[in-house]
Amino acid sequence: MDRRETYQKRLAGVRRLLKERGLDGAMFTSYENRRYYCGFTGSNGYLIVTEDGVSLITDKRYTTQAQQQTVDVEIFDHAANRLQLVADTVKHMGITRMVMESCMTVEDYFPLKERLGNVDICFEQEYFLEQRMIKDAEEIACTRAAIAAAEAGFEKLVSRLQIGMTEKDLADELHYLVSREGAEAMSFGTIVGSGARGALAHAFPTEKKIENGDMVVVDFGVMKDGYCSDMTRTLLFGDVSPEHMRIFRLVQESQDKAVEAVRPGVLAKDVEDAHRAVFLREGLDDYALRGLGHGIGLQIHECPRIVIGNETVLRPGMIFTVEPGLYFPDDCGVRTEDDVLVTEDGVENLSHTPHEIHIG
Ligand SMILES: [Mn+2]
Repeated sequence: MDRRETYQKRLAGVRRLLKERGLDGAMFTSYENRRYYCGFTGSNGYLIVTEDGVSLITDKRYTTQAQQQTVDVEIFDHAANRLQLVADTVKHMGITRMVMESCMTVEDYFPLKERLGNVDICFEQEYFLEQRMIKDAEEIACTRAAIAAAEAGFEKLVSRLQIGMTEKDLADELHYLVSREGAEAMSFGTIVGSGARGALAHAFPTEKKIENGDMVVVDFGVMKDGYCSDMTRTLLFGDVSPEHMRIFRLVQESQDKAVEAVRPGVLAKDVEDAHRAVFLREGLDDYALRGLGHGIGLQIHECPRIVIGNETVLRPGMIFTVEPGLYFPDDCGVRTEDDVLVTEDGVENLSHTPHEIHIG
């Protein structure tokens, strides 16, 4: 599929919404939706879509880039009169009833509304998130590439680890290695929690030294062509106690059960329940979090949310994390996380890094 076709297909989703709701225009102000619907990656822009046209208003820093990145998009650059130009373009495109993203800032909304005069405005976000929830072939390829860069860097990291290095040493080394493997950026602030700090589900790397017997939660992701990967491994340093190894293996069993439950037609909550059953059986559910995973894509947290009670039906093309964990305050934490793709007849685990990794 060429780029024109990719974006035409995505824009068809917006145009379906316009038709369904009797609207004649849509405006996108978030980075992710601008990028999704036209390919533009600049930090500033107003993307306006009608039945037969697409306009992008940005500033001079980005006009050349926007021309290179988009197909069949009319590009305008604004000087100081940003919102006036946006309003004029909306009117010029013949829009009378327009949908905006509900993440639109209040700072933009009120002055813009004033300049739009009698254009009717409504808000939407869920529809666009639901469209982005089903990944097309290009998005799946980008996600695979992000995972590949992350895993290649991580594999090199493992061979360089030793007892006595700090959490921050580990994180710094990881960042360098994934960058050498082609990562554009990290998809979020890397989490490294060693020993008792592993119980902090979102521990940031500190100068604490990793000790013999520590389990170390490493949770990170990288971006490739804008798409995020997300993985967690709990590394086993030296002589981990039998009790901690028991926790480690339960978390792995929980993940295996959850991945086995994934297939089209199943509800998100059923996958959540499958992982939680293991913790309930062991009387350890109080030490787990209240969700199992989340969609990944242009954002690190997207739909579907794999949380208790979510009745979203799994469909081919969804990509989400499966990341069970157990957290014992002042003692230890374990989490393991893979990214999975819902296929036509089941599931493909996109992550290939071994789950049990011993260091030293
Ligand atoms: Mn995650």
